[in-house]
Amino acid sequence: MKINDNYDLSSLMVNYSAALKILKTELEILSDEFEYSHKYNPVEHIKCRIKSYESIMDKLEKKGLDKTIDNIIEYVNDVVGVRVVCSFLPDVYEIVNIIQKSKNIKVLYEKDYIKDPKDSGYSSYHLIVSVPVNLSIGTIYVKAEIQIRTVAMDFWASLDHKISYKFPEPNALPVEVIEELKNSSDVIKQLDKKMAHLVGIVNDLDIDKD
Ligand code: 0O2
Repeated sequence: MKINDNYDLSSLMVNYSAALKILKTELEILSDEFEYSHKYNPVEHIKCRIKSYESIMDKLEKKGLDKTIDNIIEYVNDVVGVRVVCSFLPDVYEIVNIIQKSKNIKVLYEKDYIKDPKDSGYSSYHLIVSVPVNLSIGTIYVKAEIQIRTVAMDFWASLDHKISYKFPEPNALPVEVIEELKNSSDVIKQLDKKMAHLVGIVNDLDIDKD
């Protein structure tokens, strides 16, 4: 089915929008429940977005695929995107674990760019998931991407996104910029380790926090 079929594109976007609402609510419930039972909230904030039409088309083009509805559904996994920003490094894996155990979110596959950062220095934990959406015609399953990272990783990624990631001519980026961004991501990694160490020391103090 070609992309210029406006009716089908609109109805697809309605499905994506429904999946985003469900995913956001599900993650908020899981986070609230965690906070209640552990007296600690590992989530700084949750950000949601639907990928713009232009970005969807760019991604199909980058992947060398025809601009069809079927290719969006099959190959663009992050039309629905949710970012969970955590305080400390161990919190990221805590949240990954909670999502993996969730009955309502099915993990299709995952990429640990914290263990294996991208060449750019990008670090984050990605989960590609499937979310059930109950429509009048029945249940459909919609794919979504959840990015989980620390505030420090989020700081780096947000600025890198503006400085280099979306730069229209990547080959024209000065080597200095690429190298310094990579060096900055190493600094971020050290900071995350240090903060995790410090909070570990404080948590081990024998003090009643209620
Ligand atoms: P935007 O504008 O952020 O949405 P896949 O088909 O999922 O296997 P894909 O989509 O290339 O392949 O997945 P990948 O590389 O695992 O993750 C893509 C997303 O991660 C990007 O989405 C960015 O959000 C983020 N990302 C990946 N690499 C970098 C990087 O070097 N710097 C920054 N700042 N973000 C990065 P989009 O759609 O490319 O962009």
